[in-house]
Amino acid sequence: MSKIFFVLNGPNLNMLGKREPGIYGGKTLADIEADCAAYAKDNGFSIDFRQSNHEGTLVDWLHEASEASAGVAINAGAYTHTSVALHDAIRAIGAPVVELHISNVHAREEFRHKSMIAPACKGVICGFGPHSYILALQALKNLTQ
Ligand code: CA2
Repeated sequence: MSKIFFVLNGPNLNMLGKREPGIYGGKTLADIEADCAAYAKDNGFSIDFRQSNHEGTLVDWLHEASEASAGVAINAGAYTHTSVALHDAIRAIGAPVVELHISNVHAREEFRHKSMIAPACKGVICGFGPHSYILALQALKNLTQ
C-alpha cells in the first residue's frame, strides 16, 4: 500500500482565492488540494488534505496522523504564531512534521515572524506561494524514504 501524508490547514485558509489575492494568490484551497494530489500521484504516495478553523480539531488530526500517516505538512495559519497546543501535539507524535506558509511571513508584520510550532517541526518552508505545499510534500518524501 502507498504511503500517505496528511496535509493540514488552519484558520481562514478556506478563504483562499476569495480575498487578499495580492498576498496569497488567486488559487482556492481546493485548487491547492488538486495540485498536491497530482504531485502525490506522480510520486507514488497519497494525501489526506484537511482544513479546520478550530485549534482542538487540528490537535486531534495531528494525533490521528501519528497512527495513520507517514508524515504531516501543516499550514497552521495564524495558530502558527500563538499555539502552544499545536507545538505540544507536534512534539507528541512520532511522524515527521513540516511547517509551511504560502506567504513569506518574515517579510510581513513582526507578529508573524515568530512561529510557536517551528521548534517542534523538522523544517519550515515559506514564501513560495501555493508551491510551498509541493515543496513540503517533497521534503516529507525525502525525509521518509
Ligand atoms: O502565508 C501563510 O500561509 C499563512 O499561514 C496564512 C495565514 C497567516 O495568518 C499566516 O501568518 C501565514 C492566513 C490564512 C489565510 O487567510 C486569509 C485571509 C483572508 C483571505 C484569504 C486568506
